[in-house]
Amino acid sequence: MMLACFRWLKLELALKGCRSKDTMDYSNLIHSEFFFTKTLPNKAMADEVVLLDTWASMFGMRVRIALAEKGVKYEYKEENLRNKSPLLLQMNPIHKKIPVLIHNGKPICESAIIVQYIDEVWNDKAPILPSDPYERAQARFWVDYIDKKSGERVSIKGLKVGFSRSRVAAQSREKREERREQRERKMVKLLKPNRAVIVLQGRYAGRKAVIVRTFDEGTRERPYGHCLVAGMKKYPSKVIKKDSAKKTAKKSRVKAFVKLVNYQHLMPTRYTVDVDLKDAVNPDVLSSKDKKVTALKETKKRLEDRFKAGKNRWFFTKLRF
Ligand SMILES: N[C@@H](CCC(=O)N[C@@H](CS)C(=O)NCC(=O)O)C(=O)O
Repeated sequence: MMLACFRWLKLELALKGCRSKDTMDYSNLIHSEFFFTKTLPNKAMADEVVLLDTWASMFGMRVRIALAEKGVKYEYKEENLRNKSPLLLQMNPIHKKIPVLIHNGKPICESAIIVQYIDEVWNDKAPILPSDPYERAQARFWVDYIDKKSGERVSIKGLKVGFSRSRVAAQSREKREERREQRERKMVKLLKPNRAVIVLQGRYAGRKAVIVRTFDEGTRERPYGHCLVAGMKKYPSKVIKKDSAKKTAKKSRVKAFVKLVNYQHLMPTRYTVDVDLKDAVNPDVLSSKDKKVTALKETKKRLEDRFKAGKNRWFFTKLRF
């Protein structure tokens, strides 16, 4: 990609006829410090020139070459295109792209326009465009041609090639991440304490459970949205009027489970279960068997009380699927 970029740039410079193609080693331009330290003082020394750029950008390279030809000293600010700086967004609010030349606080955008600007402002040396109007038109034709070609490379029947591939990949990655975040944000609204959920994965798949605590941002051990649930390992049976007290007690028995579950492995329901387990169940109870057994006993008791009170009937019935 860089080679192609050099070829294009050399072509441009050759076309403008200002120098022989081989008088300059453009590979040095990748290391922009070269220019900060080695450019000669110029009449524009008092000017404040800042370049927002990315080292691998051929558009930025175009501007760097122009500044180098003119011997303009400037401050180089490397941009991270995946996380654009507020300065870039402020200076180029239309395209939000590099390169942007900031001359005495005023932004100039679009590399070809920047090159022309540089040529006009620092006009005392190394003219970039030929003086003859026809030759100038030819040079501009090729600049335009290169710009359009580089654009086409993105659109040729989904062929993601060269420089454009990383851009297309970065864009689709950004979109994917945005969609995932949107999805998770929606899920988070549904997944909150006391919400009845259905477990979708693992040994308790298909079981009903209630959320005790949520961890939207994840934790160090589990760096993804997840929550602590208490669920039904064994559901109570249907109690009828003629059942004796003993039989009712037996039928009302439940077995509980407590588990940390990834948000992706839960299906929220419209039901809530008004059982407060926060004091009895926390992630720490999963660290030792004793603590877990105690937590399970307490969960079982509170769920049974809830069942005996005749509340949350849906929650205490097996899911039919
Ligand atoms: N036509 C613009 C093209 C500049 C351009 O495409 N810049 C790319 C990096 S080489 C960019 O900033 N991309 C960020 C984005 O598309 O969000 C110019 O000549 O300056």
